[in-house]
Amino acid sequence: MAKGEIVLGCLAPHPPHLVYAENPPQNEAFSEGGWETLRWGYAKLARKLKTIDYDAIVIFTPHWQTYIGTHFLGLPEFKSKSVDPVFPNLFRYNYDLKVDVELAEAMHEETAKAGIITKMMRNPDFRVDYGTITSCHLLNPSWDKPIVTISSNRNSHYYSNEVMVEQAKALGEACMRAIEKSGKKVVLVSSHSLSHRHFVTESPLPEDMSREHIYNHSQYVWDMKIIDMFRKGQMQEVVDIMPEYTEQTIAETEAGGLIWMMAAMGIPSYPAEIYGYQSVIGTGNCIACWDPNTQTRELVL
Ligand code: 2X7
Ligand code: FE2
Repeated sequence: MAKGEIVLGCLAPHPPHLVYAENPPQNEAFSEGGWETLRWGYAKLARKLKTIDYDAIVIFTPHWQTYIGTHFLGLPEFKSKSVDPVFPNLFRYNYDLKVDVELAEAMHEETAKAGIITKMMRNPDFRVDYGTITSCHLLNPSWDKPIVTISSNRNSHYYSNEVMVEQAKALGEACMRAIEKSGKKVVLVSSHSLSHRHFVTESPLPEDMSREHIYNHSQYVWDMKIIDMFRKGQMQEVVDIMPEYTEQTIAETEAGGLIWMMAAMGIPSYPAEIYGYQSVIGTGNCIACWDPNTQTRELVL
C-alpha cells in the first residue's frame, strides 16, 4: 500500500454568517447576501479542491470543545439540525454527513499512543458543531467526501497558550502518522477566524455591509503581520509567536487548529495561497491554503 499523504491544508473560517449569506437549501434562514470577499474567496478555493484527488476531509474545530482529551467523530453518519447558539436567527442548518470512521479510529489510536487522552464520539444523537458544518459546506458544498471532525481540548483555557502549542503539535504529528499508515489522500482543515474581538450588538439587518468593519486596529495589524508570514512561508515563526499573537488578538487560534495543521504538514516553509481577508462582526477572517504540490501551488492574491 502506498503511503498516505496530506494533499492540502486549508485555513477555513466559520462565521455562520457566510452560510446564511449563501442561502443554501439546508439553512432555514434567508438573507440578502453579504461578506462577498470571503464567499468569493471560498468559491475559488472550492474550485481548486474539485481538481484535487482526495479521500477525506479532516477538520479541527474550536466549537466542539472538550475538557477531557481530544475526541473524534466515530459513527458513519450524523444527521440532525445544527443551530448556532449565539446566532439562531442566521444558522439553522439541516445536515446529513458521512464520516471516515476507519481514518478517525486510526488517528485516535496514534493519538493515544502519543500519550494524549482521547475518545471516539459514538453517540448517534451527538449534534455536530457549526464550525465543522460552515467550513465543510463552503469548501465542499456538494458534501461528496467523508469527513472526520476533531474536537478542541481546552488547553489554552485550562493551562496556557504555550501548553496549547505543545499539545496541538503532538496531536498534529500523531494524525500525520495515522494518515501515512492509512494510505489515504487527505485534506486538512483548520476551522477558525484570526483576531476575534467582536461586536456586542448586532446590526438590525445582519447582512448590512455598511455596518461591517474590523473592530480594533491593532488586532488588524497583527492579522496582517501573520498573513504576511503565511505568504512568505514563515510557518516556524508563526508557531513561535502563536502564544503572543493569540493573547494580543484573543484569536480563535487559541483552540490549536493552525498549530495542529502546520505540525501535521511538517511546518511548511513554502508560501501559502491567500484567498481573502474580511471582517465578520469585527473578527478577522482569512481564507488560505498550503499546497505541498509545487506543480499546482499558485499565487492567488
Ligand atoms: O464562530 C464564529 C466566529 N468564529 C467568528 C465570527 C462570528 C461568529 O462566529
Ligand atoms: Fe468561531
